[in-house]
Amino acid sequence: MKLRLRSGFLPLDRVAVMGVLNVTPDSFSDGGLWLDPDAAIRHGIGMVEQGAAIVDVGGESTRPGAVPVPQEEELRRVIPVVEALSAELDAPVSIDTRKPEVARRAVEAGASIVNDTAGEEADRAMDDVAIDTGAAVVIMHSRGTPSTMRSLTDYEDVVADVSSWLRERAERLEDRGAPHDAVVLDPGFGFAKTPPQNLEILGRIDEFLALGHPLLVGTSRKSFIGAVLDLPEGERVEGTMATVAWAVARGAQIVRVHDVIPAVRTIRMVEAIRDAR
Ligand code: HH2
Repeated sequence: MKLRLRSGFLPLDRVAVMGVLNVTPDSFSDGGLWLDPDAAIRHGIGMVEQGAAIVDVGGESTRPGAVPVPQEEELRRVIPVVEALSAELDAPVSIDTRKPEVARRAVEAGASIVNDTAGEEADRAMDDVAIDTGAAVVIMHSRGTPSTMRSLTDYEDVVADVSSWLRERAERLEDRGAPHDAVVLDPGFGFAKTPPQNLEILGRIDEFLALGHPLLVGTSRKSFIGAVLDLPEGERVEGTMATVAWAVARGAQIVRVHDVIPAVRTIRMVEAIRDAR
């Protein structure tokens, strides 16, 4: 399997690690570390040296309760970083945003993948960015906004509801001209989901893989891991790697993580076991 980009493809025969680069003061995990553009650029390059296949640049935290960032401020944070990393790296850069205009400007600055985190609130204009530019797109499930998502966790069957929403949105994109192999699906761990719901999604991850698109899993350091292990955000690497190993063993093709080295090692080990069968 491979992911179609604006120019060329990203091979997915080996699992791709997407390194998180939040250019924000308030992200739940790396907030404030990479606000300075030079530090952000160095960190992005460093993650690729560690084995990341994609660098995901975001300028607005999506953690529950996060304060919304005005568009101009988000652009000011992400564009210089996207531009520099796209020029410097062979690895594709993705733009993590809820806003179509930020996505469009980031693609113009060199990003190859739109990581749309708006979920059920997504604007049609976000689909237009992918269709007009040929950028690949990650469709992630979420409900509401960071300030309301915690109260929007009623599902009939979380796996069935989220997967049918992902399938319908992917079909809409494809009907409007996006190539099938440019669309990645993501159940959106922690976005309008309770800890047990996040575990159920992981446990039934095969049902998302059956949709026939590359699957992205973004569990890194999230609170459902903290809930299982009773550990704070800074001590969730092992828990994260357990989720990575589980998802990769079942066939997930992209994992979005803060800790690139442990993820690369975990994945290599799982792949070696799989290849030996
Ligand atoms: N999770 C976060 C942000 N973007 N994108 C995708 N596709 N999937 C995810 O699971 C995902 C995402 C939240 O994590 P983080 O970027 O670390 O935090 P914050 O939103 O506070 O910046």
